[in-house]
Amino acid sequence: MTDTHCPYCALQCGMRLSPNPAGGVPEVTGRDAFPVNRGALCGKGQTAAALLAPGVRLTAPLVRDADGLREASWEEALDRVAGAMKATAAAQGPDAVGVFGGGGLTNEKAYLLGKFARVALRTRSIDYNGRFCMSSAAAASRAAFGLDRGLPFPLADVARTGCVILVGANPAETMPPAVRYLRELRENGGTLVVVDPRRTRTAELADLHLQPLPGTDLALALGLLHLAVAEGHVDEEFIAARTTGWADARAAAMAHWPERVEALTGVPVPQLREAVALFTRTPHAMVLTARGPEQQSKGTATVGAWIDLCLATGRAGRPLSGYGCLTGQGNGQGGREHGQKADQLPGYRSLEDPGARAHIAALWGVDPGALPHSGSSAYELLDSLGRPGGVRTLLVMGSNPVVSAPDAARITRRLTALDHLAVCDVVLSETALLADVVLPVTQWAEETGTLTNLEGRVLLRRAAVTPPAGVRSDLAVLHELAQRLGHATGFSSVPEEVFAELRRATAGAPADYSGISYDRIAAEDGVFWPCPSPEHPGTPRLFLDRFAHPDGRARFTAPSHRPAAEEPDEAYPLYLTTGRTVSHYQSGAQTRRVPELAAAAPGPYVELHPDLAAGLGVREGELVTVTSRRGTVTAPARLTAAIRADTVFMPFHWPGAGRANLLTNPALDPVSRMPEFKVCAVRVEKAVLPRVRVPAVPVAVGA
Ligand SMILES: Nc1nc2c(c(=O)[nH]1)N[C@H]1C(S)=C(S)[C@@H](COP(=O)(O)OP(=O)(O)OC[C@H]3O[C@@H](n4cnc5c(=O)[nH]c(N)nc54)[C@H](O)[C@@H]3O)O[C@H]1N2
Ligand SMILES: Nc1nc2c(c(=O)[nH]1)N[C@H]1C(S)=C(S)[C@@H](COP(=O)(O)OP(=O)(O)OC[C@H]3O[C@@H](n4cnc5c(=O)[nH]c(N)nc54)[C@H](O)[C@@H]3O)O[C@H]1N2
Ligand code: SF4
Ligand SMILES: [Mo]
Repeated sequence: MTDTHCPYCALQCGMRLSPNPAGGVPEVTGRDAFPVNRGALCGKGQTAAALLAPGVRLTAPLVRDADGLREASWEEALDRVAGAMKATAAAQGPDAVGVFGGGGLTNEKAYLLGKFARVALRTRSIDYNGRFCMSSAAAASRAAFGLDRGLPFPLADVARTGCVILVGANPAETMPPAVRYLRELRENGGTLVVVDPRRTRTAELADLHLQPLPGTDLALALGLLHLAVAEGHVDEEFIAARTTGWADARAAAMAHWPERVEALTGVPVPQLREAVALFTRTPHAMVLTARGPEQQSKGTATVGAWIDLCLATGRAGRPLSGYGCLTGQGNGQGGREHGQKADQLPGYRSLEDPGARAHIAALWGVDPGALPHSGSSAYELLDSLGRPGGVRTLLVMGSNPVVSAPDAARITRRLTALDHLAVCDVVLSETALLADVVLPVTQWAEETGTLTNLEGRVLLRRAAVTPPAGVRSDLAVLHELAQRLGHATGFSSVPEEVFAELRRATAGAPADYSGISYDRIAAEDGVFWPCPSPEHPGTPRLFLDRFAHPDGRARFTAPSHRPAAEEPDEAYPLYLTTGRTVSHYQSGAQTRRVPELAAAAPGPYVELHPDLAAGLGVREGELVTVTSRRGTVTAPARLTAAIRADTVFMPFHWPGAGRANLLTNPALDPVSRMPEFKVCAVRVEKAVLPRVRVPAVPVAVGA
């Protein structure tokens, strides 16, 4: 029996794995004592052990020859990858070798991957899928507070505040065990406001549901701030004592009067007033965002506007109040702190800060001048693949961009234009299918490592089963590749040794892990960073005395509304927004291989309002085509009055003809470089295909 954590999302629910009396994969149960999920698991967590079955996961390296992928020895596979890296670097320079990581990787892996890129490859070409996830919220939090940690308070605080505005988050499907805190909030007399263009299962729980046009959250936040000012809810004392920049923020809000905001967002003025009343009626309140407002080409400014609302009303930097972002991936938080981001060194240090470079270079035993500088962001990196001056050899670890990247047909073409693609994965993902070498690696319950959940709580995910023969860990892969690139030392494959080095690397940094140890995490059910010494209790709540800027003050950002990069027009008259459904995780590489989940959600679909469907002559279940300037997809229609009639929604979990990312717009936020997954313009038509049979279970490529 082993206590560990879920392989999937940022809630990192505590679970227990026990031997199965009937044999086969272990039994999974929720762990009551773990304070975040308190015993609850969603269907994905409950069925996660299916991924441990030998027929599901990869068990031998694969290399490509003229006939396609074939099994190979580890020696041959690793030699091929290292050989390609050396050849590309020699011919095109070190930046032509790239690395693409993932927010699901443990802290140890993220750390070693960043070190591998900077020390063994000496490349600036490294970034990761977290750029597609919460990078806008991270950028806005850093600008406003001087520090970014998903939630600056434990999740349980949500149940004890007075009002929560939940913006573009659907935890009823994306973090089901967290819904308990929203229910408790209401049982305790608090109120819930949900902002979502769809009336989701989460919106069903709310006291007030605002249903704006996709891409208009910035105007909405400014409209609420306008009303807070007009109705006398500004906390002048707090503003004077703890912030800077209010005059500009006030002016920005005053330019967004209620009628203008109603016209921009479609949210009626009385609802705007009601939201402000609920938010300001109690002394404590929170704004929480997820991907809805963040995955926009103005995501950073949008989150900044919601933070401005918190600051102006004194609902930040105080107990039971503040702004938080619900991070997404298992290690969405830690994955962005330890150096797989194009501009970062471990501990949330900046790659462009001379002091940070010196500290890390000394630890790594290299000259600070030898550390590369910042590279380009995830989409830009992927878009450079195979181009002159771009990346020619790529190592992917923990992502499946063929399904998850915006404008995915374009990115698939770029991946196939590489000289060499190596993919480390647990399963044969759609991206692995394109690879020259596939390295099969150990996964969650087969290995030990730390992850940092959405609260900034550093957790220990323990090995519970012995990995199958033929599989090695990501750390071992990096160790072996580093050796072949001439680094005999410095790349341990032992997680606890890597963590010990990570602790030293983060000492004195914003995300300071130096006081955290595996033993402490186990004894305390997680330790909140920053934790600068073994005696330090950790920091569940940030900013209560001061914000993290040198002057201790938070900064208003004062943004102004601007349209989405692509608004509907005559040719593409509807909005498309994309997101998730409860049964599948991300690109679906893992969950499409779990029979219960594949049966519950067998394939892609397009949600549309019955009025829109009637106008198009489309009935429930009939195939529709959705066309954007990037491509066309075909999927069955799902009629629901829960969505706006000018907007259609698609989940993005499937490859094939219904791959939502064939449509999405890779317009990037100028600060965070986040693509605009949540808004583009499309045309929807009834499919006029010659009698296509819809397979009952759409075939996942490589499934
Ligand atoms: N089941 C499941 N759970 C997951 C994941 C998964 O793939 N599947 N992935 C994990 C990860 S990595 C992440 S990042 C999180 C994401 O968690 P969420 O952010 O909760 O998930 P999404 O479905 O992407 O988006 C949330 C909501 O944003 C709404 N939305 C769309 N456009 C807009 C807009 O313009 N404004 C506003 N306000 N809302 C908008 C959508 O209708 C949707 O209901 O989930 C995590 N948990
Ligand atoms: N249209 C649209 N697209 C989106 C989004 C959206 O809302 N709309 N959301 C975006 C967001 S928020 C995210 S986070 C991305 C996620 O999209 P991806 O980056 O594609 O994430 P996953 O599907 O989780 O892919 C992880 C891959 O790594 C493998 N894997 C799992 N664990 C390990 C491990 O320990 N080591 C290794 N080497 N591999 C492992 C899995 O099997 C899987 O193939 O998608 C983005 N794409
Ligand atoms: S909510 Fe997230 S962490 Fe919890 S069981 Fe579901 S997928 Fe796993
Ligand atoms: Mo994410």
